[in-house]
Amino acid sequence: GCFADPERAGLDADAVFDGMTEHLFFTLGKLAPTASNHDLYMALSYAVRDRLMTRYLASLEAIRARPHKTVAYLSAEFLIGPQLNSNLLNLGISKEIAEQALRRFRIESLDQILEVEEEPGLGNGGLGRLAACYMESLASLQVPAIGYGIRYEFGIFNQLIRDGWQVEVTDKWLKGGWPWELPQPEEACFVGFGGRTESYTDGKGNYRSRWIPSEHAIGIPHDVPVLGYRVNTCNRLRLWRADATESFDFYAFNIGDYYGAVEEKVGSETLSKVLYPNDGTDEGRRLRLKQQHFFVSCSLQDMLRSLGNRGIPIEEFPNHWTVQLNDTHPAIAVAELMRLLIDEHYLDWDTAWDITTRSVAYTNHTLLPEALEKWDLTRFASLLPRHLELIYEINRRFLQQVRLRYPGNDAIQRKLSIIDEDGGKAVRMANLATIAAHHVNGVAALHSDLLKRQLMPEFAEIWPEKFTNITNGVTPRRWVALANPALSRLLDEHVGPEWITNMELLTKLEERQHDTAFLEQWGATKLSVKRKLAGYIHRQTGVLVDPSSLFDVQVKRIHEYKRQHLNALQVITHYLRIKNGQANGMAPRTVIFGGKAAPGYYMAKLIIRFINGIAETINADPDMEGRLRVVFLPDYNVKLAEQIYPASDLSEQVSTAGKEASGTGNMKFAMNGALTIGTLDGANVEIRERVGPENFFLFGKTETEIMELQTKGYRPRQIVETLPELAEALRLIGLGHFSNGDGELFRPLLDNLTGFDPFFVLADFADYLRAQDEVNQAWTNRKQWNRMSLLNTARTGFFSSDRSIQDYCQTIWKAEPFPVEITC
Ligand code: 26M
Repeated sequence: GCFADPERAGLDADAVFDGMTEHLFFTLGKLAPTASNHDLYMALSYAVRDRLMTRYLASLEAIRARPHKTVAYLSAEFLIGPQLNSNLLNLGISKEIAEQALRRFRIESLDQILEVEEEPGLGNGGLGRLAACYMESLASLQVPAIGYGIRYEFGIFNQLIRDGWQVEVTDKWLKGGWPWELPQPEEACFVGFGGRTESYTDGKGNYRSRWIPSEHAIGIPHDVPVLGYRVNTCNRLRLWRADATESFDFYAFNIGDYYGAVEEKVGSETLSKVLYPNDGTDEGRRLRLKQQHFFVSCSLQDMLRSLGNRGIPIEEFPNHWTVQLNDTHPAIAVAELMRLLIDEHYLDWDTAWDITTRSVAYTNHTLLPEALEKWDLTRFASLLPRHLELIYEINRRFLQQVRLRYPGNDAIQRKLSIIDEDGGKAVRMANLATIAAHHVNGVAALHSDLLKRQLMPEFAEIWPEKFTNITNGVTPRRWVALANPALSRLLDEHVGPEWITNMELLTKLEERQHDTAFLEQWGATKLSVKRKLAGYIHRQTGVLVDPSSLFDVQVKRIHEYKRQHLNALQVITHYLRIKNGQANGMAPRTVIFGGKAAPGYYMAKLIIRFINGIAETINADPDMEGRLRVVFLPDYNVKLAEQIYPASDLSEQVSTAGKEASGTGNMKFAMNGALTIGTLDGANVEIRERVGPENFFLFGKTETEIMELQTKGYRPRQIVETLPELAEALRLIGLGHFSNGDGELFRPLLDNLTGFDPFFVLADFADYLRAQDEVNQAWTNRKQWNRMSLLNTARTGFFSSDRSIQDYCQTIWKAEPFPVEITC
């Protein structure tokens, strides 16, 4: 059926203009002549949102009328980025049409309006951005899906750089109003915390358990429509905001505990206040567990309710929902689904367990021990007493199976148990997720292999068929079409516009690999994008960079395992070679860094200070003029990333082998024609296989070699003795050459590197320099470089998130496309 006046949903410039005019006046209460850019951004956004509604409602209605299996993607983070341009693209409103409408408000370029959009920073890094790419691909592939997460009032902090140090500023992304969400207070859910459990006998004489929580919160869904590319499918991202519970307020008010009531209100509102900014370290905070249970409980209740609304029996749950856990952050879902089924829907254990294990699957995103979530048992018991009982029972039944299989093997039981009994007792969320999930997947071939063989060999022996790999991917709509319009035009011309939904078609570019004129055009296109970034760098940092220099880029969260300090040491060597007159044939370079450090991660923050110290010394040295520039771009986020990937020549993917689960930035760089200098880690391995080893700058020890070095005893100081350039770099740092003479500032970093060097920076240093020399050689033959660049774009279609989602649909979810028809 038809859901609205189709007149109100036209995609031409007149219709968009009319929509904007109406919203400016009626929704925003503004007059056109005095409208600010922000007002016009809001008006255009509302006009675009209107045009999503027919598709959105038709998508919801299609599922209601003809139930299909729906993917429920549970994630504590969705780093969705700016919405306006993405929705324009997917709707098919071109830049020209948007600008035609905007000109009538005396705005010349769409970019001016896109600039004012605040991005929702509802994620830390790779994991949250992956969830956003997957939501976009699900919709584009017309797969019914819902993303469930948290509507943090404050997302990832904004980063300022002051005196070279990172300073964190609250991210008030909602302050100007955010037009992309639809609050649904009537679909609120009630969530309990704390209290106790009790047993009782029901009317039929059965012993049952129930939970009497001491606290409650209400989750209010805020829905963000996620439109697929040029399709009618418009899925829903449902983010829960925590509100205080009114019933409890009244109760407390009546007994006169007015302040108690207010305190509880404050407590439950704090729940969705702020995103934890730790990427890859678990601090085991109580409020974090509360956030997890809050959004998971709301989401599962929502799924069960939707079955109820459609009159579908609860036993059918696994045929209607496939629940994907994005890391262990939502793993409490295993216990919560069991609780809802047993305590609230009165199913028996076996039926409930069967439903749970047929519905839930788990994606692991890291092997780093410090990132594996563990909850202190006492804390867990006080917050979720009923869940702990259920977890004990899940564990008891599981360990019974283990005992039958490995009689007398206590060690294996201790390893597999959900409860960690060594030291302070704790609940291990990865074990809970793995026991319940029908599939456990890693996010790149190497990572999935290490997951199976190193982190969980015992689980893999019990359930070999449970473990699988789904290599990550990124959406070509945002990361090529939107971010790189210049390249997209070239691809449209030479491949045809179908590449955008079928990235494998890009192999057609290979036909052009010896076409000199085309390779020149390829290089010129890259140069034009680099000019724009150079302008941004100048405005942001005051540093003038030469767009024709090699743009050597490392952007990602700052972490020791990602080894930004290895890159920084390379920069110092480059600097010293110029200083010492040994830089003949070294092409001009601009080394660009960006990324946030977790606020409590001292070494990461010192690495930022280190990079800024190096930048200051180098950029102020007249000898470096025209030869070497170093910039740290503050506040790396999705919006900035869209400027950076298309303008990069060299992608730095230099993590210690075995540590980076996949990486996804590596894919965005390669698709946009940057060459990679990288280790055999994460998806780098697969990128190299696909682009060809001759089009990838490989260096460093393999994961196996790192392990061997570890076991036979690693002495970083011995390495320094054999490498004069490294020794000289470290000596200068120790003299305060990059810290205004303060020799102590970077002492902890130096001590770390020459003492333990836990991430083998010095072990890989010499080979890294060797590979950087190769980069320099290759760059010097520009036609050859452009050819390699073209082949990177041509051969990285595999890393489209469309392919990842098709893999998930086939191997894990058993979900299918369900095209949505609009009949008006
Ligand atoms: C944990 C506790 C408290 C607060 C936050 C966390 C936490 C948040 C994010 C822990 C880990 C988090 O993310 C890990 C992550 O981003 N992993 C990355 O996932 C990407 C997508 O699969 C991969 O490409 C990266 O290699 C991997 O590091």
